[in-house]
Amino acid sequence: MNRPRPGLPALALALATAGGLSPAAIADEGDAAILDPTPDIKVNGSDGPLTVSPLEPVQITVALDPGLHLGQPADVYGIGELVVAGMSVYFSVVYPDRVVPGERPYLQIPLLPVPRTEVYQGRLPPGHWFLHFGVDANADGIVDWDWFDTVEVRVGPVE
Ligand SMILES: [Ca+2]
Repeated sequence: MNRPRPGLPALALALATAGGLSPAAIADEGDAAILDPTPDIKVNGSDGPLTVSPLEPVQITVALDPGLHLGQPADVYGIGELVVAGMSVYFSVVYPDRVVPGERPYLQIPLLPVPRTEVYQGRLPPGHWFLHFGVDANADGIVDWDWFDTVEVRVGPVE
């Protein structure tokens, strides 16, 4: 008569058992997904890795879900990492549209939801690139790499 009805906890437990995950692991993943900002960058709609011709224009888009950090002042950055002979050289986009050597924020803004937005359309210099889009838990003008997403792009024939 008064048997407990299976609800979401039972479903979660069933899924956890089936997937080999503990319910705690599922809870942790869920919490992290809700709490943390999730920046996203795509090149030609792809999370990468991808290879393009130096002659072929690419489209770079970004999006941001601020999670529970909505409104928090933050450094926002778009950084290209060029790998040459195993060493990384960094180039940063600085507001409004300058590119400078090193790791620099684009600007400081309160974290807000950003729908997928095109930030670049054009050719990329030849090389082995990692393109990063990220936000920090602070707005101190220093890139801390708190939360970021990356697309690996090889432009042209690169060894
Ligand atoms: Ca920072």
